[in-house]
Amino acid sequence: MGLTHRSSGISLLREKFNVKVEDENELIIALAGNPNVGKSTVFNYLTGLNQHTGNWPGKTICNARGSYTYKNRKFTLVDLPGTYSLLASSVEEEVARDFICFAKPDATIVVSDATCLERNLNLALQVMELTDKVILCVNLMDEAKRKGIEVDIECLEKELGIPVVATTARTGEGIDKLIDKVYEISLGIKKYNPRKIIYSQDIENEVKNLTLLLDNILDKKLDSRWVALRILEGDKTIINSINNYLYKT
Ligand SMILES: Nc1nc2c(ncn2[C@@H]2O[C@H](COP(=O)(O)OP(=O)(O)O)[C@@H](O)[C@H]2O)c(=O)[nH]1
Ligand SMILES: [Mg+2]
Repeated sequence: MGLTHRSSGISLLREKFNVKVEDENELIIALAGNPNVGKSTVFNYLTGLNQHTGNWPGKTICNARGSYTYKNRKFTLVDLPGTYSLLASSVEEEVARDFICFAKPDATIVVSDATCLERNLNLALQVMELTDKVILCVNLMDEAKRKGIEVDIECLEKELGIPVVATTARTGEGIDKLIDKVYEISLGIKKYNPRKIIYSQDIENEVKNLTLLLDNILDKKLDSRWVALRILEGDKTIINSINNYLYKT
């Protein structure tokens, strides 16, 4: 997959996404999730008072960043806008998608609601199409338990091909495990191969043709297959974002 924020230029992150990286070893972690799943609760639990809020450059959407240290490494968490999808049908979705695509975080945590996982997994699958460095945080486990819902974490891990951690962010349960998984995946100690969706033969044929063309244009800076799928879908915002982030540096 593509380059990390270090090799593609830290200045890109700083200027375009307003994330100040103080040293090259700092790891950037994105927090994605549907609205109301406890994303901010996870963010606050991990970063405490080490937070800054502002706006995404050029947008009137709040951008919260915060940091924590684990095993002598500094991690900067970027709280993305709550979205149901990354298909860029709203400014929030475009911001979240562009951050994952172009700022290339070292890992992305998808926070989800254990009481309605099916709806939440849509976003997780979309993030998995973009990056191999994804962790699924199944939050609100206390609520699930209260409602008699059982979540088979091991089975989810196997089916999705990514680490899955159960949490109750309100009390902090499971957060230790989450930061350990973030550490492992962001430093490349463990590598995963997220399950990718295979589409119908017609679509796959077109994707193949487009991918061949895109490989030259994108020069491995972005996953060609993912861009091909967006183009087939008629998503014009991705072309603007490619021009903006990959060519106007
Ligand atoms: N019971 C329970 N409530 C939680 C948990 N995590 C977050 N909440 C609550 O869920 C609501 C939404 O949380 P918030 O962090 O603002 O969600 P966000 O929209 O994803 O940022 C708040 O009232 C939180 O206190 C959890 O694990 N268990
Ligand atoms: Mg929030």
